[in-house]
Amino acid sequence: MVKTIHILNGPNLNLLGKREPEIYGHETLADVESACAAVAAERGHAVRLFQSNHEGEIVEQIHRARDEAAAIVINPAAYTHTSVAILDALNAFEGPVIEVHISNVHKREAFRHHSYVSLRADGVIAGCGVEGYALAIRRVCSLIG
Ligand code: DHK
Repeated sequence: MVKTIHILNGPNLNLLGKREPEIYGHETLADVESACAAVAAERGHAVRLFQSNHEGEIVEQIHRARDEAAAIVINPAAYTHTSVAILDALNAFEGPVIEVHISNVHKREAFRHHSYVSLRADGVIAGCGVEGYALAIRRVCSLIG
């Protein structure tokens, strides 16, 4: 049975490829989506990518994932470090959750070292560039079978 994995992205990631490329690289979210779709397809699964600059929209997308997704890969971007609402929404999701950061947040400013989402995530990938998303898809495919 084909299962769908939701790939959720927080604020400013719509600018991926253009925004601070020395930190976030030159690839776009469309590139991320096609790389992730290829990895998921190897295991017979599908992906759906979502991005929003608004915290409440991300919360609502996580609610939709309760019915639509077998797993979530999430880069909450700046909300990683601030959002109890996103943590609470993820706590209401039953499948595997992998947290992704393109940059190595632990090499950066101290305010990026804490993640609310890590309290829920089954795994965390940071500092692997946009390749981290495909690594996360590989992991959730192992978890969902
Ligand atoms: C992306 C962001 O936009 C930042 O706010 C986070 C994260 C790090 C990333 O590395 O993907 O602090």
